[in-house]
Amino acid sequence: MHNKGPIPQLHDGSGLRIGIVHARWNETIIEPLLAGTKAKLLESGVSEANIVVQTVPGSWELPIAVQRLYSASQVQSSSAGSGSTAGDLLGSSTTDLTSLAAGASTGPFDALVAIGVLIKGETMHFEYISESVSQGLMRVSLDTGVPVIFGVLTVLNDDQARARAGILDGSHNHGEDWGLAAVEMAVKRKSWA
Ligand code: DLZ
Repeated sequence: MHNKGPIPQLHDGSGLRIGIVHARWNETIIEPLLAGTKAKLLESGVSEANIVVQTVPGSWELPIAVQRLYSASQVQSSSAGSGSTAGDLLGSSTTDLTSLAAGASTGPFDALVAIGVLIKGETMHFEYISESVSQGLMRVSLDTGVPVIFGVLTVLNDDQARARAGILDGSHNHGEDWGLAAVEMAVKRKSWA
């Protein structure tokens, strides 16, 4: 039974382009959250080629990465065929950060998911990062008009994190909710445009 989160709505994600940025801190929790997010995107019909995953060191870096990834995808779609790439814009020396896999759509991202796990320590670090990242992600979402799904756990200890990543027996993987939220918001945003 699903008695806490929203009753899931299934929307058709085929044709949507979704960007995911995840932090690398607390990797054992991040991994299942990322897997849960991707699983629900795929189940909703988003093609593997239309899911772009990037990483940043920690949650603090999520807002700037999400913002740049989205801008790059806009430039990429408006300059398609001109020879310039989003990778040029971002100064990537290795790969185009929004690189188009075979069969991928070319438009800007329809939604982005920011995934991080902040676990409270002994100092005020947690409070500052949690507050700034939340505000930063909301700002990117409102400034760009693109849904940015808040996939950041702000928890007091490892057990709370595990319980939200579906690792503990009987626990729910919140990443699944984030995948569904990304598709729902991407689809609804198109109809609200
Ligand atoms: C420094 C730090 C600490 C103490 N804890 C976390 C955490 O629990 N989760 C997380 O995602 N990142 C953490 N970081 C790293 C910061 O987010 C950031 O990457 C660094 O301060 C460099 O800007």
